[in-house]
Amino acid sequence: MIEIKENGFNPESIVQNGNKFLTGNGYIGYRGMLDEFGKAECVGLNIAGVYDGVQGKWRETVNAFNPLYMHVFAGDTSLDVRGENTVSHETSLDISRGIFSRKTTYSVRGATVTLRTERFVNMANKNNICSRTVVTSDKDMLFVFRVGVDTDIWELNGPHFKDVKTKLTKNVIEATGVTQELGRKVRVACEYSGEVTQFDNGFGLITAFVKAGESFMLDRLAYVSVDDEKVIRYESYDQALVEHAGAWKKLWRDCRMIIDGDERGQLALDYSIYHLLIIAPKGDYSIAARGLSGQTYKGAVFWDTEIFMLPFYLSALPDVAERLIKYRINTLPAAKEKAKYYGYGGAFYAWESQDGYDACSDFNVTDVFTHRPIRTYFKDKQIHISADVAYAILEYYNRTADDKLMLNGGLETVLECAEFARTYSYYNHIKDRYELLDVIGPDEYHERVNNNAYTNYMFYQITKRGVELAEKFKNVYSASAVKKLKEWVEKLYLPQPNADGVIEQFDGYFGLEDVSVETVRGRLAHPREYWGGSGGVATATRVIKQADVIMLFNLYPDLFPTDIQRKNYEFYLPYTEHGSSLSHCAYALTACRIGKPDDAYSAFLDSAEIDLRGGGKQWAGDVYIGGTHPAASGGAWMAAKAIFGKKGEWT
Ligand code: IFM
Repeated sequence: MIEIKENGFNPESIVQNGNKFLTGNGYIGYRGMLDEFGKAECVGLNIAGVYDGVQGKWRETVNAFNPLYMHVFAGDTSLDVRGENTVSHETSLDISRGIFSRKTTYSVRGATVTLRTERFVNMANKNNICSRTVVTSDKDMLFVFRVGVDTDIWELNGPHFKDVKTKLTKNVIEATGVTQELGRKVRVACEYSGEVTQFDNGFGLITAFVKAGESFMLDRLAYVSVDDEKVIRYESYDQALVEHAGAWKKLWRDCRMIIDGDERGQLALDYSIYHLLIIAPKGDYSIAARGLSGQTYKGAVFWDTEIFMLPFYLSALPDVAERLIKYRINTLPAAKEKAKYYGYGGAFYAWESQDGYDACSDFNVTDVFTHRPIRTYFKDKQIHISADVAYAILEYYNRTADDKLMLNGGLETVLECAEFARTYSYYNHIKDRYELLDVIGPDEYHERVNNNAYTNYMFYQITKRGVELAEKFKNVYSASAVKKLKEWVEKLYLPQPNADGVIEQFDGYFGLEDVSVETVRGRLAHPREYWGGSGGVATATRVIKQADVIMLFNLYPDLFPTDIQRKNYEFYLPYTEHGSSLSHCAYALTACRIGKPDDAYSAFLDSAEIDLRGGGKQWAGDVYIGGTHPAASGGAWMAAKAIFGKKGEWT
């Protein structure tokens, strides 16, 4: 057993613990909550790939009804962890089997009462969640369990359901609803091992008289389904547990990496892998930036998946990697539509993809002072997303040599991404070169810049390789289009290291105010203020949100000599705020190559422990951005592999 534990109850940690103790199976994510909690505590049962938009608000994945709501009473005393009669409380997550547990002891009119609950989101059955509760008392006690499928749920931009109905049939309580926008039917049912009585308005009671020193066990088997999907039911909790535990055993056998003699590093790495496993898609969808921890970032898919998570799946779970790649190939038509909309050719992938369409709003941040939306240009200008998608396909091909996938849309996608950059570029007659102007690189604090090094190099590399492959797989793309790409890429401008060996992040970056991250932080007038955009504190300075040039080195480690990589690392690190969870791992990876193992290790921990420590920004202006950070988990895995590669082994 590999366990994450917390003793005591701190109301301040409720939301963070929802992330830290998240369980999931790639389809359903269930936040690390206690059964007595409700929407105020951000209980969330997030479903992958089911989107809804309502009343002109942001479209996002839906949180379904909560089948595991339960409030226990001992006699007429409420057993709520927040009550004054709580004596002790502990929460744990066994990450080797994806099992969440709580044990709370209460003092009830002279009796000591213990409530234990464990639950899991079934890794072997995507529709199933199970929970077992055991209550004991050292005096005779009548226990009353108020149970139900809670339909009053936490939503960021809801309400997403209409026609919400609940019913009780035998010992099953069921809630159904229909999403507002697309009319998707969501059904959540919970079967109880005890008899449910006094059913009213979605909730019922189960009662049990327990003799002193004895215990009572209540099992709940819940099923979540969309659009009348058939679910596989279990006879018992134990039967489901056997299947679930078996699936986890196999996963760890395929995925675990051992770090000799480093308990902290091992736990951090196991925890990162755990997070990657609980979000690995079960169907033809991809992974959202906050995994299955909620609706943050609209449940949309970013470059996080291809650049930070894919390497883990490619190495450990190739089927999942293939699914992720196919998601991008299948959404090529939407990317072409987006390019066309902006007046370009080729494929411009969605910055925040929901089924291929861009969920990113024109105003993605809200000002904390005026509460007015701020115009951001992520969706319009973060063109590197298309290079990232192409890069991922090429990586997949390098690893698998899967010609079939390349012939069935893979290579076409790469070339359409290259074609997009070609049509986006500007020919500078004086310098006789093509430039990529008015873009945003990975560092989002500097919007609408020219010739972002990461972007230019990425498009250069994917185009070169795409053209090479087009010559191998004839007839995938028109010969004249390939010829155009070939000529274009030879003249694409690639910023070179300056006399100090540093590559300028974008044209004019060196001319920005040379101040430290701390100085810029000191200028904040509000802790949640957005650092970027037109008036952000970082905008006119060299302070960057996240690894940018440094990230390029990780994707193409042989592009520049180690000495150049070191000089850039030393130059950019002091200016990096690490305001994105994608940043630490990028520095860890470069640190490995330039012989800074201590830096690499500490950046690895910063990445791997982010959700254990509760790190990462919670707000961008007035917009909530909390949740888990799977890109950091993927980055931590890459860093661990680079740092401990020689010692590591698969078990
Ligand atoms: O994709 C990232 C981006 O690089 C920084 N802002 C958050 C996004 C989602 O993680």
